[in-house]
Amino acid sequence: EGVQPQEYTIIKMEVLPPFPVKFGVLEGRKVFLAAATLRPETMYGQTNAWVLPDGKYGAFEINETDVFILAHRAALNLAYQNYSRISEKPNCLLELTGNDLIGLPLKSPLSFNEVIYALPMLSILMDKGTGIVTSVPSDAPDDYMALQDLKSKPAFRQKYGVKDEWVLPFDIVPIIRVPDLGDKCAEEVCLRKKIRSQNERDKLAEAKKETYLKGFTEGTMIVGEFTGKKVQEAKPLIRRKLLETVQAIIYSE
Ligand code: A2H
Repeated sequence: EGVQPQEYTIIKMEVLPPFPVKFGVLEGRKVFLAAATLRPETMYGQTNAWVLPDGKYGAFEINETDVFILAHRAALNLAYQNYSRISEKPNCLLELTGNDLIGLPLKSPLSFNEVIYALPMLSILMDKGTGIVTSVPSDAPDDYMALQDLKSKPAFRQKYGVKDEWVLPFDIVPIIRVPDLGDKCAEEVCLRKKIRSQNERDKLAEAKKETYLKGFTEGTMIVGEFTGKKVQEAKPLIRRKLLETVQAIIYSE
């Protein structure tokens, strides 16, 4: 990481009741998986959330109404950015691991899929963002390959207790058209580079660079309120809407 602070948009993915037994102390609260993204304009195409199975998370009181589930380090940063019920101090109501989160049903801003699920991803870094990632397989090579792994490997689903219905019904949602790459550009780049699984980290880093650059500089929105606008123009408009409607907040690290 560079010396420049990174400014993320945290997307509030609401956990739908009924809560699991372990979530007892959160009963009656508004609980969100807090996902950090650099691409808020892609939220139309969400198919799931990603968590690290062995990752340590907590449920933190952000204000009078909201509880965020995220990594402890992110909760501390947020507390210093005025997002904690107790000033400058994270208030953890419940300790959790990624395994506790797998299978939670979620309602996420702008998503065409009305209910999506938290699923395991092995390349999540707990010291970046919030440790929770929202998955947009149309435009993010990491998301595309991780979803592909879960779809094509029943043993992988079984290992993490992932039910078929949390994964198999979710197809790529085309949201952005990129010249030469089409409207599922992450899939296209992964196919061209013959990437076979989420473990091919070097190839995926290249794919990510290419997709991100082309998607951002040459892409056009093909869905939503800003259909026909370039991604570069639509991004700040969509971000502002999410912030104004309090479906998202700004987070820096
Ligand atoms: B992005 P940078 Cl559609 N571990 O959001 C691993 N990856 C993480 C993470 C973590 N703890 N926290 C955030 N990320 C992902 C959307 C997206 C993203 C699209 C296309 C590209 C893209 C949907 N996933 O990122 O290292 C999140 O995925 C490629 C730049 O801080 C976040 O934005 O530059 C991005 O990585 C932040 O990566």
